[in-house]
Amino acid sequence: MAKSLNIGMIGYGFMGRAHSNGYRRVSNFFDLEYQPVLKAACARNEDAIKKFAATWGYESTETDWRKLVERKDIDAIDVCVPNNLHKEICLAAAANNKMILCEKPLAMNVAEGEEMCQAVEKAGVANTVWYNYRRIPAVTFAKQLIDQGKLGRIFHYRANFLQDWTISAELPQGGNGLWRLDAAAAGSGVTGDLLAHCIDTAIWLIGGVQNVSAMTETFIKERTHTETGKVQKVTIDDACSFLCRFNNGALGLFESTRYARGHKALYTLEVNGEHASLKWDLHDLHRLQWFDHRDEGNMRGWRSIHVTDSDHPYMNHWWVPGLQIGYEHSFVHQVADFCESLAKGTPCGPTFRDALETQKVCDAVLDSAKSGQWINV
Ligand code: SOE
Repeated sequence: MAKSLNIGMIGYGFMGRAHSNGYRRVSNFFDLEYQPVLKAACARNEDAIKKFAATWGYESTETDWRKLVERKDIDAIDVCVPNNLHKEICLAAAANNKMILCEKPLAMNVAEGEEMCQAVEKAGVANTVWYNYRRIPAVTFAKQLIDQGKLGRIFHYRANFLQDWTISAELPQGGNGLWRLDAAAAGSGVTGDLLAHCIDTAIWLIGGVQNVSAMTETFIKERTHTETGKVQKVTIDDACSFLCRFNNGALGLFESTRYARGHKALYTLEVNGEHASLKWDLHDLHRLQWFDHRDEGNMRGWRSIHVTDSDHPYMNHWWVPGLQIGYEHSFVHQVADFCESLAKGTPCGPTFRDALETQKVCDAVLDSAKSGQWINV
């Protein structure tokens, strides 16, 4: 018999929608012992949260997250609010014995993240962080190929996350969506928002990072703040590039910016190994590019694998071979994996502890950019 997993959602922005969609659809496609129930949605703005709850089918609403985390009928708290609120909410949720699904990045910095790890570990509650790109079938497939040793020794890891939505100097900082430009709410700019995704995938695919050398730039130095109406200094990083050395000896090269005109969400990664290389591109997310030096000489070349067969990760839950799925399904997969882990009593990665590793790299990147020095992670 199916068991309910009662969700209490905090926030109603882009991620509130993406996660809610995951909860709503998962039981139609995955045969789960624990099935999410959209129990309550919470935000300070009563009209907005009522509208959100009605759209997505939440049974009730709250305007105070403290009440939500104390509710006896809630099993798991989903944290979809700006980064500066993650810690306080997660500590309270853990103290109330709630499971937690927290939006990325885990925290504003490593010190906060460490406290959050300790809180969930002390409470013994299931926890995960929404680094969703791991669960795009082509990326999960890349992980399988690397784990099977098909690339051999790994020499290089290269990743980009390029956007162009903040180029206008007229764009304010702060408030709905635009809190990502306000360091007080976000902690950092592209490092925590975009590179964190690239770092999470990299660590998952090839292992931890030893040291980093980074540079950042803030191209627009002042913006009007939505909440104060005043022109205020911008202190987030608009762009960040870094070099790193992985624990396995591989070299890494990462770039992220919100100033690459023409690129909306171009997340690309490439791994070069002794025998083979692979490439992936978010704009063509169902394909994995593969080059294998062991192929017969005159037939050697890049293969474009359409990752839609039923023996590809997650794909046996969807349509028939050849028919692709998209961005939103990575969230459905994370919910499915969380529920399956719950049934098995195993952790669902990235746990808070796993995400702390990404946070450590982000902090080292920002320290390095500030000091101009190589920083050990
Ligand atoms: C905005 O930069 C954003 O929505 C990020 O916050 C997400 O994490 C990323 O997946 C897409 O871009």
